[in-house]
Amino acid sequence: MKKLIALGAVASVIAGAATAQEQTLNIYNWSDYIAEDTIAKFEAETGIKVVYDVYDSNEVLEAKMLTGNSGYDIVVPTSDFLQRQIAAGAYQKLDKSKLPNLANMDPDLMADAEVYDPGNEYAVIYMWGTTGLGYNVNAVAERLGEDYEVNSWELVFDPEISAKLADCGISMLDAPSEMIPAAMNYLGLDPRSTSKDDLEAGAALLETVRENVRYFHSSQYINDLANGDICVSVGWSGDVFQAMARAEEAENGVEIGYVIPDEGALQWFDMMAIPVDAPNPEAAHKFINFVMDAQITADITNYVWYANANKASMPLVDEEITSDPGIFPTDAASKGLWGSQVYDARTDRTVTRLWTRVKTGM
Ligand code: SPD
Repeated sequence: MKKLIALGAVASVIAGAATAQEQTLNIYNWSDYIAEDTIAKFEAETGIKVVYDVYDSNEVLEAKMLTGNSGYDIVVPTSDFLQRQIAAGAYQKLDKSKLPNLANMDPDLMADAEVYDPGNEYAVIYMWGTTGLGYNVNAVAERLGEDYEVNSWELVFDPEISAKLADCGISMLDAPSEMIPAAMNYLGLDPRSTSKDDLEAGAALLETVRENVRYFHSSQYINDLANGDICVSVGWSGDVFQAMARAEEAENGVEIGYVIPDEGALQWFDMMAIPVDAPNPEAAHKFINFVMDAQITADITNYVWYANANKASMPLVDEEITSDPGIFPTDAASKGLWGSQVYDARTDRTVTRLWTRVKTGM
């Protein structure tokens, strides 16, 4: 009998080791959004194997979250989408006892995120940024004059100005809940308005400049800006800075700038959350806590050029990044930023319909 118990114990130790070895963590994150070595470091530290997939659209992620059974353990929705998905029951509450590195987070920014996730019960800020203008300094100066200062959304929304840039290539994000409000804001309307008339007006402005836009896409512009294949992008802050870095590395003479226009811009938070049906929530908590380590977050920011909300990481972030107002906006610029608006189902349908019209003319 004793022998049997001993054998049983050995078997369960072996089984336990096998389980630890075979543990997998499935992550679904934005493209171009993690340092080169983050996953390898996590795997080495925990022995958990990571399967890492990417997307470039909140709508694509949302479709998976609302259908369920995505198989993912961690996803990174933007704040407004997160709120709607929490309401739909797509996420599980975080077990904060497993997240000691929460102490590293900036309480002010986490309080800002509470607008979307009261009590920060479901999610932790991964990175944050703004949606502004990326541009090729020389190509724009050639077409609009050396003295032209890029500081306004007129670059893309004024039909006469954007027509002068059409030949070198304008791209816009394929993100209706960002592009239509940006156009509304340019018209002097509240970008957070959900009035049908206001949304129609924003879409109508986009239609008037549609012929000057080469494409709508939310990740291709990084390489295209870096290679000089397009000259203006409505883009996400860190992505434009990545384009800058790629151009510099290629030494191809392309100089890129990023600006938060004077009329203001969207500020958003991308949030790490655990789907309600995640296969491995234990490993998901380990990963979230790992990312909140000051050095790990600093490494990510230093690689992807996005601001983070980890106060303890700040001394470890390159000064070139912390001092850049395109990444960490000045107090004055911060006053002009607006937060993402959460659309109810009806507004969402309106926005989707308008966006199809903007993109296809139908
Ligand atoms: N390449 C990473 C892009 C991250 C963009 N987050 C989306 C913000 C949406 N408002």
